[in-house]
Parts: sequence; structure tokens; C-alpha cells
Amino acid sequence: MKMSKGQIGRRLLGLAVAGVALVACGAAFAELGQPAPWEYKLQESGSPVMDNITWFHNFLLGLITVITLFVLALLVVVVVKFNAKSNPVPSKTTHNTLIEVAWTLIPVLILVGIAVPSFRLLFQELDIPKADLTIKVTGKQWYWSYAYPDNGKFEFDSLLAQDKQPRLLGVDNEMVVPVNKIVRIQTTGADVIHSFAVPAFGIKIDSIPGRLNETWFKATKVGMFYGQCSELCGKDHAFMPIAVRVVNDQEFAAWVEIAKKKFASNPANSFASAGAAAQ
Ligand SMILES: [Cu+2]
Repeated sequence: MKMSKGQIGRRLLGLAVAGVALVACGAAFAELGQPAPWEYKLQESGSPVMDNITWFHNFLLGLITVITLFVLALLVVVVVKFNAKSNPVPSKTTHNTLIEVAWTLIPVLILVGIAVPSFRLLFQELDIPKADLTIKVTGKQWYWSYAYPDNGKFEFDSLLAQDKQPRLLGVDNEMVVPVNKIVRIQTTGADVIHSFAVPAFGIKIDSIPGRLNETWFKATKVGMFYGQCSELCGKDHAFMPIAVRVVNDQEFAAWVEIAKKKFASNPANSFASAGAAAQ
């Protein structure tokens, strides 16, 4: 099939419009705390650590775009100006001190420019501030258990709820945390290695049997935040979502009172109360 220039132009214009519409939809569908259809960016941030991860991601993306375009431009110059036809007698130059110093120093400076914010982010993630509350997260085949040692030592299981939305992310018992409070997560695995991850909080940490790993987040927005187990842990790996409900202080206090009674008969709590009796 032969197309006229006008037809090709119209097709290209159509493609461009479709592309722009797709990008606009990606932005329009973005929802706090969960993935969205056609999303191509990081999830919207809900914590200071994720703010910095997002900034660092955008910074690197900008930097790598500039570097890639620069290298592409150099390649084009070489191909066009120095091919055998347009440059039949090649130069015999082998050294140029200025260029050699520049192509050593400039990449070093770029790497230092990346290293500084990179290490700052790493320290922010790993250096856990004084926590307002601790939640112990245990990964099990195939669900999560949450224990609140600072709020009455209750523990409960959180399982996928088939009838809840968003699909495959809704659970029967959500983890509940207060807004703008520093939450320390201590995590371990009861059987195999799992990984506790909530993208909007910028956390992902392995839950390893026999080890206690730590991370932290400070949720800055009220609402529902979802994550998934991020370590292949067996046949139902895809069906052990993480749902975190961020509420204000009064709602959190009220929930703790209800949870203490509701989960009092949970067999997991016999261990917690046995621990309390032994103290
Ligand atoms: Cu898992």
C-alpha cells in the first residue's frame, strides 16, 4: 500500500495525539496509595522518604537523558563528518591533553553529583528516627500478621479479601497507623522469605525467618495505601497484599481500643500475653 505524504502526516499526527492522550490518562488515573491503569510513573508519594526517592528518580532520569542525547549527537557528528566519503584523508592525531582531562574529570564530577544525594537518601532510609510506635510484621505462607507491642500487645492476621476493592489488594484486617507519626516496622518471616513493600511509603524490606529487619515510614496523608509481598515465596505469593489505613490520632486511639477486644481471642496473642506475664 502506497501512502501519500499527506496520509503519512495524518497518521503520524494521529499517533502523536494517541500518545499524548495515553500520557494524560496515565496522569489522570493516578490514585493515592495504589497502582493505576496505564501508570508509567512512580506511585504518588505518601511519606518524606518517598518524596526523596521520587526527586532522586527524576533527577537521574533528567541527567541520563542529557548524557544520552550528548552521546547520540557525538555519534551523528562522527557518522556524518568522518565517514570515508566526506573525510577521505583521516587525521593522524592520537592525543589531545585538554580533551583527555575533560573526559576524565567531567564524568567524575557527574558521579560525585549522583553519589551525594544517593548516600543522603540511603541514610534517611536506614537511619531510623525515634519511633512513635512499632509494628511487628510477620510474613507467612500466604498472609501477613501485624503485632502492636506499644499499644496493648495484640496481634492479628491480615488475609486477602476476595470481595473487596481494589481487586487482589483488599484485605480483611488492615494495618492501621496514625498520620504524621514515625512508625517503625520490624519484620521477620515465619516460614520462608517474604518482603514487606508499600510503594507510596518508599519501603521494601525482606522478612527473613530467624532475623529481625527494620525500616520506618511517616505517612503524611490520610487514606488507604497498598503494597504486595515482593519476594517470590510460594504458590500464593501474588495473593498476600498489604493494606495500610492511615488515620488521625483520635481514630487511631479508637481503633486500638476496638482491636484490643476484637483480637483478644487470636491464638497469636497467647504468645504476646505469655511474654507480658513473664516480664
Ligand atoms: Cu510472601
